[in-house]
Amino acid sequence: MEKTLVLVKPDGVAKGLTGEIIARFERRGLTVAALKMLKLSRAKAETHYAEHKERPFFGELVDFITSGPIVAMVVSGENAVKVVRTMMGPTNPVDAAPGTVRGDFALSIGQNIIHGSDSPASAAREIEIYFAPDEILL
Ligand code: DAT
Ligand code: MG
Repeated sequence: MEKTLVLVKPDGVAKGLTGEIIARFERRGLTVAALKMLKLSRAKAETHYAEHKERPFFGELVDFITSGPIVAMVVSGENAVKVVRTMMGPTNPVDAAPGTVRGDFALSIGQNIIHGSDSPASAAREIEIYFAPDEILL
C-alpha cells in the first residue's frame, strides 16, 4: 500500500483539530499506520523543509513548525499521497474549497494546519525523519 507522511501542525494541534483530521482520513478508508506527538527540533525541521531553504519564508516556516507540539502520522492506502493532498486542499487556504482541511479550518498560508507529502518519493524521505521502521505498525 502507498504511504504518506501527514503532520498536524502546531496550529492544528492548538485548535484541537487532531481528532477531526484523523477521523476524516479513517472515514475515507485510509489507515493510520503510525502515530506520535512530538516537538520538532530546528535541525529536523530544516531537514524536512530543505527544498525551501532559499525561499524568503524559510525562517518563519521553521519558527512556526517548531513552535509547539505536532502530531506526525503515516497514512497508508491506495493512492494515499494524492488522496491526502486532495483532502488537505491547496497550500494557500484562500484557494482551498470548503470540505478540505485547509478550506474548513485555515486562513493564512503560513499557518495552514496540515502537511502531507507531495509524492511517493517525498513520502519515503519524510517518513524516515519521523519514524523508525519498527514504529510503522500497519
Ligand atoms: P505544501 O505544504 O502545500 O506542500 P509547500 O511545500 O509549497 O506547500 O510549502 C511548505 C509550507 O511552507 C507551506 O505549507 C506553508 C509554507 N509556505 C509556502 N509558501 C509560502 C509563502 N509564500 N509564504 C509563507 N509561507 C509559505
Ligand atoms: Mg510541500
